[in-house]
Amino acid sequence: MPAPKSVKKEAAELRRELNEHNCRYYVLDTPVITDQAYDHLFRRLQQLEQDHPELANADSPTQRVGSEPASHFESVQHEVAMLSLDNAFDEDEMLAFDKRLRDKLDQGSTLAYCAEPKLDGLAISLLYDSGSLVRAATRGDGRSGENITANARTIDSIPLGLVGDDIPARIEVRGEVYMELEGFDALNRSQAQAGAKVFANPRNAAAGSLRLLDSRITASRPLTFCSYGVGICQGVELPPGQFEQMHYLRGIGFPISRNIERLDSINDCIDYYRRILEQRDSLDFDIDGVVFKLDNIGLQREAGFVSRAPRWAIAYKFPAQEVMTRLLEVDFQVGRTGALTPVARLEPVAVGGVMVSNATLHNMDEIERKDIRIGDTVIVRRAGDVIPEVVAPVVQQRSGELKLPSMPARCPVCDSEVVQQPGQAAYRCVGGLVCAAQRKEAIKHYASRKALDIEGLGDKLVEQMVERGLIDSIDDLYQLSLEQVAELPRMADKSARNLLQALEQSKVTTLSRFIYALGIREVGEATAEALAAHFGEIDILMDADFDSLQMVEDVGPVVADNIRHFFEQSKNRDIVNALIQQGVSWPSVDTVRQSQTLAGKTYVITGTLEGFSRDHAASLLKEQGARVSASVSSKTSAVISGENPGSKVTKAEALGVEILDQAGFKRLIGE
Ligand code: JCF
Repeated sequence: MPAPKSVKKEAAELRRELNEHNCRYYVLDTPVITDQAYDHLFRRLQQLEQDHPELANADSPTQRVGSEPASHFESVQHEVAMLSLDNAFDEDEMLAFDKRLRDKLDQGSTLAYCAEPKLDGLAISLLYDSGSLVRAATRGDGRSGENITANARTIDSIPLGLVGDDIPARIEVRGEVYMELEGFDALNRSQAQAGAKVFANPRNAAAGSLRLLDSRITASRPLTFCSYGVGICQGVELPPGQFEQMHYLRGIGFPISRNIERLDSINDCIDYYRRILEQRDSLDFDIDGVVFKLDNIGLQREAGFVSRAPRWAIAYKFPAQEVMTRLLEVDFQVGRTGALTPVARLEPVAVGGVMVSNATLHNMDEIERKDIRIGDTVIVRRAGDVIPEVVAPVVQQRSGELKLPSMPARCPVCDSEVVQQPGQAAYRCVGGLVCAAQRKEAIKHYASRKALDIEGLGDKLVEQMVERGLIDSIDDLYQLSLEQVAELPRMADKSARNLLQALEQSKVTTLSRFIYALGIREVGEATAEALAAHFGEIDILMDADFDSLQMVEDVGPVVADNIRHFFEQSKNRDIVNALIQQGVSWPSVDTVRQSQTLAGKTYVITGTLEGFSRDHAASLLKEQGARVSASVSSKTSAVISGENPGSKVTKAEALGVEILDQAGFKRLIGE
């Protein structure tokens, strides 16, 4: 039975609404309905399409799950060539670029540019007819690429239908498909677990995911899209500036860079480059430079092209995040729980502007899988604020017989036996507290920010204290005298006093922090919180049996066993009791429950707060029931703004979200 007109109309209206909410969520960052309400609309559309299969159409938001695999990709001719960008590597090259343009265009002393970070992904072209996505293609060689429409439809941030009243009859939008670092890490973890190929970097992962013949797999990959320009456009008059054109795109449903700016001169461009470079390590995705475009589109036309690149644009590149160097040696580091991790000792090399001489090799399985040998030339990658890692050997550059690293039979620190747990990749030193490395790591963990947050007690200091025999375990920390601390190398009297004061202050904590600080294997922050909420008292937790431990959310047999095993050791029970004896204390969990005055609120913290680390401030809010989020939306209760706040404040202002300063924050937490 053909669908009645009313059903057709309802389906069309649902698609329009869903596209609009998608835009509000992915492009404007200001959702106006809850996830549940969205799901409700979505399921209603799914139902209609299921009841009336002739209603189902390819640009319906229900089709983002992918479809039957294709046998190959069709070739696509680009109507307007997709150009690449010329590069600049230093300020002089930037100044020369500007001068060339000014000479050619005869535009006096300054030219205005539109600037955005250069995403490290791959360029694609999206074609819309009457507001519907009809074709997506890779850049290919710039003249022709591959038709990847089925795959593009699975990417949530690519609009399937455009929004608003100003939709062009036909428009081709270009942009970059990339993978955020968090999604990349998760993907690689699940690839490794499935015994599948892991990707060397997010760019390769994005490229591989976009070029899968089975779009259902693409649908499961965390891909993101961001627009950077317009190819053809018919039926509307675009604004005359690059910056305004990008905002026009945003208005009809395309995500654009959060960091896009219009700049008045090349000097402002150089300043912009420095600002973005400074933010590079804290971004959620890889960027490899900054793109500058002449803002005036009329002048862009006048400037024209040279071979494959426009004269009116340039990519000012950042220092490479992946470089080659030699692997000199593989050492083994002993962690808090005795796990031995292989560490690469490298010929020092600059990666992303930072000198690197050590990198992680993760574990022995990974070394074997990648076939990394001592003496190899290797690719080293450093992204975000994570530890540098060895990505792969450069096998072509290998000469002669090179040795595979091997796990030592005895601990390099304490000479105890090294064993491999059955069924696990990890090797462990059985030395426990005999092993100085494990003692050091346990104390560093106890002092760390998310644990008891002992300011001034850094890694180096802990190492010195353990090596000199001043402390053996965490409870010894509170026995330290001023004289003992002040005698340590490079320790001024004032810093010694400060450290003792910080130790004293650390005694006032929460049960969940305390549990986390004990460093029980696989008990992270979230588990510690769940344990604290469930048991309420440390004594009850210490005596909990295997079954009652498993009553706690997210605690399975492995974690329950770890906790049981930890508290079965009389040495560990003694340490807990000694800590309490020495004054470590926390409010009773009932009191905490009563003071959940911020329940249901969401806060975003930006900038530096005097006297509070970001983590500390967040945990104070969480203790009162609030949620702490990384990004501002209309649902944010308030943005807490310290010194040198970021763009989050601007965004909060735009959304009319309350902004609290340092004093406001203190009032909020009741200080
Ligand atoms: O983010 C990028 N990778 C990116 C690539 C940004 C741009 O504005 C681009 C680009 C490639 C070509 N613009 C052109 C013209």
